[in-house]
Amino acid sequence: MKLKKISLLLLIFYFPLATNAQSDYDLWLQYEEIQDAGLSQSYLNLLTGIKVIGNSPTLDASRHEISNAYTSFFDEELKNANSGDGLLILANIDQLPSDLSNSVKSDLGKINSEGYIIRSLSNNGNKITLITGKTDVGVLYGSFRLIKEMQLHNDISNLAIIDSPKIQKRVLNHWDNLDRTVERGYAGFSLWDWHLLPELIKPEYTDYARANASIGINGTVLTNVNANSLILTEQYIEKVKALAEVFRPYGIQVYLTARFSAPLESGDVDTADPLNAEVKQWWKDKADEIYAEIPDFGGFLVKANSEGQPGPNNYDRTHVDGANMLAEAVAPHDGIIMWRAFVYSEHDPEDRAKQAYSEFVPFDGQFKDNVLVQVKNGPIDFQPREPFHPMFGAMPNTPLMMEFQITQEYLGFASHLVYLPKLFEETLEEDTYVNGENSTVAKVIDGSLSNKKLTGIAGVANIGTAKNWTGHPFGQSSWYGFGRLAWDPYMSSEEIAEEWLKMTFTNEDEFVEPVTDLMIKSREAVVKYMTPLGLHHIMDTGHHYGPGPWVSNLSRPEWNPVYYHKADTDGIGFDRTTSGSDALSQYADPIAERYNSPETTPEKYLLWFHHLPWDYQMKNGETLWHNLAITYQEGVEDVEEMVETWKNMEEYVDQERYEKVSMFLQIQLKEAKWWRDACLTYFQEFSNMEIPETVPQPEHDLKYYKSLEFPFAPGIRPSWE
Ligand code: BDP
Repeated sequence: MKLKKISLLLLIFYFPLATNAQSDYDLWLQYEEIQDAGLSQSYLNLLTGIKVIGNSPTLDASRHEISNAYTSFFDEELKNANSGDGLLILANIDQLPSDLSNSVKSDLGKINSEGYIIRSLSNNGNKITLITGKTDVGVLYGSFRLIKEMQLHNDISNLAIIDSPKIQKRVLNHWDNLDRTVERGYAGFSLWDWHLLPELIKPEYTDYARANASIGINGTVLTNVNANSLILTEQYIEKVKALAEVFRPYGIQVYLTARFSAPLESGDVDTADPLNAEVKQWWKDKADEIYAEIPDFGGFLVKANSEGQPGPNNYDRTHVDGANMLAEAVAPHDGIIMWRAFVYSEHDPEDRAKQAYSEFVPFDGQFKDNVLVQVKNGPIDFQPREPFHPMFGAMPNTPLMMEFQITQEYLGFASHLVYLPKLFEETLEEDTYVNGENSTVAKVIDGSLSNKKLTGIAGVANIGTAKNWTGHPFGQSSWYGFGRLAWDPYMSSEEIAEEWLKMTFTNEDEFVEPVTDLMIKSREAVVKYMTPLGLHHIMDTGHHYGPGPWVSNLSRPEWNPVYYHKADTDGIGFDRTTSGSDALSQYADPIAERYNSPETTPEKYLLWFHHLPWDYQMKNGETLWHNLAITYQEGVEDVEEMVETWKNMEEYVDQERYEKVSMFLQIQLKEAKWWRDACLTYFQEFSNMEIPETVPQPEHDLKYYKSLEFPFAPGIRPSWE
């Protein structure tokens, strides 16, 4: 009896999983068996054997990936072959026999060192497929591309694909601490098991590298920007080296964060003054030591004189002094310095949105060639919506590196479904007007606007030890989409969503179309239920979880939400026009002029730039208060729609992911309502106006919302206010 029961349970629980190969861990590299027999046969006819010319760990990885995908797609092995119809050749261009290299000669000028060419060719009467590039990494990227063509069920009989990344340094920033906590991380602990490195090499390290290589990410900063200098000691360099060795075949360089006071903390020198000869020598020696172990080490990311981190200002030196000193140390090894522009001071009464620009723009053109100044997408701090950072339009002689946040610190953590590439795309498409019209942020970043030799883009990772890497199954799409936009910042976020869905779940239109739509709308939804009409930085303190527009008691004025919304009985919003902080003057004229008046400011940025009366008349003829309230409500309704859409998707998704997403959506809905109710209850104290009829009355009073506390919300570091 007992046995019978168990086998029945096994039947119920085992079979659904066994018949569905989808697994969260495999990300977008699911390689599901191709069910369509005709399609499968056409692929099999076109790919009958593989020949890899040349020898390297990167080529091995390419072969391995293609072979694995092949076995999963067709339940057949891809055999080694030398010739014949359907041969797939993988080779660096230098290794190709001349007849083959000649056939792609004219395409070679169109790719850069990481690009690839995939061509269907006729060779000695046989139809073959060639994947080549100028480097083995190019071949690896091409291999992932061929696999993807099959994941998307595209025709591969007549391939002529030529592709190259448009940005050089495509980097993830891990805010991972050495104790394995992750600052602003919501997907478990750090992947890097420092204590057991270098001996224990986890399979996750290779899978992390595969996933990144498949989207063209070529660098990873392993440690938190709030840096610990221990990482620069011999004991840790050995561990970093072990990770670098796993990542190298996949074209991924490792970088570390450099704590500016490291020379001082090491006890070797009694200062960290960047102009001190001993300090300079200390960093040169440190760089030599690291490069002796890790010859392709990428360089350092530095957060200096920001939120309490040490930096050159401690010694009355400038950011240029600091960055250039480090740049000199790594230059002999082709290393780079990514110097962050995320600076603002509690001693500066100036509008926080203006401070980074004021501090950095005067240095335009003074940084060494191997320095990238890393700038967050907006002038405050990774909010659900910000206008682009004015520095992107103001430093034509300095390579600026974009910093996006993939982890959802200000967007509901890992429990809210928010497809971030939509946000990234909005920033990349904005026009800075730095060289006249059509000087988009994307063109600043990829260097095409002013012919930059060094270009870069960074994303603060949302990855951890969670079984599915990102906590929310859809968090994977923001990692994926970041990589795709880093490769090509002109891609549409919609196209990216579609390909991610097909690779991660299924190719069925009945699934892909509605869920793409859901993903695209999810970004605007979070803006509406958290910070509509240009509001920003009104989250709760420290952990940044939930609403906290009332917070006004923090030691630093610009950490308080009241600093940003400035609600009073007269109205709401931050006046950044000529009559206010004049932050607008940091933008080029068409913007500065246009946004100076509320009538010509896009409503999405209205309260970012203007303080307006509650009864200010909006474009739809209603008052500002009315629109604020209905927009909050719209945000909630958007989430309700997401819930409904997802309900219809059950048949296309494995049970585990289906249910997980359903449950997360319920959390999102509950929290969207919480944001709406808490914010409206608070702002109503100033507006003294009725909540419109179409918006439900808040369930609780303001006292209740203010009383909520979350001492154990994830992602916070204990010492962080
Ligand atoms: C803020 C985060 C903080 C980071 C900081 C940064 O709250 O944890 O250290 O950004 O980017 O948004 O340095």
